[in-house]
Amino acid sequence: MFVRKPGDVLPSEITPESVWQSRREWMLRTGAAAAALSLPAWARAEGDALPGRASPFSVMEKQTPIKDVTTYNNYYEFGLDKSDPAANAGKLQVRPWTVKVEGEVEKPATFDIDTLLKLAPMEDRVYRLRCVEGWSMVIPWVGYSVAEVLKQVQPTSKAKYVEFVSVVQRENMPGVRSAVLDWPYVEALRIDEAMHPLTMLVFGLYGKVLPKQNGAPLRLAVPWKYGFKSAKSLVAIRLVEKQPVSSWMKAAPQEYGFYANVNPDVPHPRWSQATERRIGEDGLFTPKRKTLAFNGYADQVASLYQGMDLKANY
Ligand SMILES: Nc1nc2c(c(=O)[nH]1)N[C@H]1C(S)=C(S)[C@@H](COP(=O)(O)O)O[C@H]1N2
Ligand SMILES: [Mo]
Repeated sequence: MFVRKPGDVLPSEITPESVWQSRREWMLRTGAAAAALSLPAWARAEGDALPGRASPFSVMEKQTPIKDVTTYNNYYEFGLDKSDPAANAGKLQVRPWTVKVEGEVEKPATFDIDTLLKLAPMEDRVYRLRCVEGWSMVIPWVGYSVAEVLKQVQPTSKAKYVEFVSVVQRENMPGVRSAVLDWPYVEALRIDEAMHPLTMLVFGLYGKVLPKQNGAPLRLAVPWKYGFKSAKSLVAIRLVEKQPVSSWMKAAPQEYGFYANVNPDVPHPRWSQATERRIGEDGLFTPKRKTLAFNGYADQVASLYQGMDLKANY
């Protein structure tokens, strides 16, 4: 006899995607969402559980210890040292929080963070992150594709690029007093890059709500590009016709291009990009890793750049 154990799921109980989708739309419309959708109401504060379903996009490499992921950071609004964000980001106010999605779209919208947390099913995606400085990590993010949000606002035919804008909270961010960058921190992608399923809106890491130093309450993760493309603590997403000038292009155009695809063959003007140090595994004699084209995601994204000279478009 077939005995059901707790946790056994019958094929008939698996909700087909289409049914799930229409149910979700109905719930978003009627506001019945909070109680019924899978998102736990308590997934709000830093450290709260934020589970995601497994993703085929995950890499099977050893993950960087959470201690390193949360204490070795770049978040210049909180200071220039790697330890500054963990020390200073506690002051960041993450509620209330809204994200404006505007510009070349049929349906501009301002999403509350708690709406975004329910917009699509959360996924666990283990991505490589390669910083332009020459180090890398492997991080289990929690979130979903940016495309989920872009679909909602219906980009017009003029929407060629997507700009991502980070928050500025002057009184809470000691780093914005310095002029290293022109605040707010702005990054941008071509629309097809932004719509690529790998391009992720991140709400958590290691199965928990995102720590502030990692860009709470939501940030970008674009795994085939240098880490600086993955803007933190987003407050606006703007669809535009002309190629935006990102904060890093403005600061040093000869060093940081618009594309910023990880490319071992194109050195930074001041250092090679051929190898990288994997954070958490470094010892005195640990050999550096060879950096991979598109950070190892060439199979998925190289076709986006067919016919382009990637030495000129760095
Ligand atoms: N707003 C903002 N976003 C940012 C940065 C920043 O200084 N400010 N640094 C970028 C850089 S250079 C990197 S490598 C990654 C680091 O993300 P992590 O600290 O979560 O590893 O965030 C990116 N996003
Ligand atoms: Mo970086």
